[in-house]
Amino acid sequence: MKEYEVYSSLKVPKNSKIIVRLDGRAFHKLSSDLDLEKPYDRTFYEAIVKVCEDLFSEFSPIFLYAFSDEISLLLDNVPFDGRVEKINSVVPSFASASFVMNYDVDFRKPPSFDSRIIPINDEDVLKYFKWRQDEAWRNCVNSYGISYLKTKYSNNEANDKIKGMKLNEIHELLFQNGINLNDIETYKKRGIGIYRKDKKVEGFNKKEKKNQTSYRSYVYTDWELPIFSEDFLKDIGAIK
Ligand SMILES: Nc1nc2c(ncn2[C@@H]2O[C@H](COP(=O)(O)OP(=O)(O)OP(=O)(O)O)[C@@H](O)[C@H]2O)c(=O)[nH]1
Ligand SMILES: [Mg+2]
Repeated sequence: MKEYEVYSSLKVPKNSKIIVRLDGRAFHKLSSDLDLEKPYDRTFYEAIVKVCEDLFSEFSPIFLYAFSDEISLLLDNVPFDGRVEKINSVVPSFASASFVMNYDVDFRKPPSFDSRIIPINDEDVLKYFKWRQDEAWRNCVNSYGISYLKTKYSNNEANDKIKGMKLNEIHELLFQNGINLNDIETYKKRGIGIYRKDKKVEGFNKKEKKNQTSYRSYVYTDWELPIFSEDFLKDIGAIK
């Protein structure tokens, strides 16, 4: 019967880094079921960050980036020998289980994440993460915009109004009404990243009888990400 498992030999290209991107399924419904705060719900974000930290320790990506209900993992050590079915089933189910374990709410139904794989070379890694970070910013402006408009208009009117507005027009409207997006928390505008950092450790080398500096790496969750640049991705070792 093995021959019926027609997708089981599908593998990602050898020697290629990959990005695995997860996205919460129907989280719009989940957010209304759980009555999440709009535009940003801190406890939801904290639960998503716990999921990200679990994913980081399980799959050791070089870099993990998240905003809203989506999580991207950049991997160079591709798990499961690169088998697409394994990656696209185990990673999102691990995330769903972690989400339930780390989020103390009464779910109406089991939450799930979808998953896709993007083989990627170093030249495109910056492009990819800039693309997702731009989306985080668009999402931020739109979320604040719609929340503000709903305080002035009916839901339908607010939705119609925002559809006809450019990003800078929403930004300006908010500013005119006392909401300055420059002042809101960085993670709302730029998302959250996880990567390894080096910690300086001073010690005494008994054999050589002298002080010695060494570096130990640790996992760092960055709520204050910069706008992505080549330098930043080089610094964290995401690209050469
Ligand atoms: N209230 C609230 N909702 C949030 C928050 N973060 C994410 N969401 C919800 O999550 C949704 C994520 O967008 P999408 O992934 O495009 O929508 P989805 O409903 O998950 O649909 P699919 O991913 O296509 O299954 C947003 O539309 C919001 O409704 C938050 O902090 N507060
Ligand atoms: Mg979603």
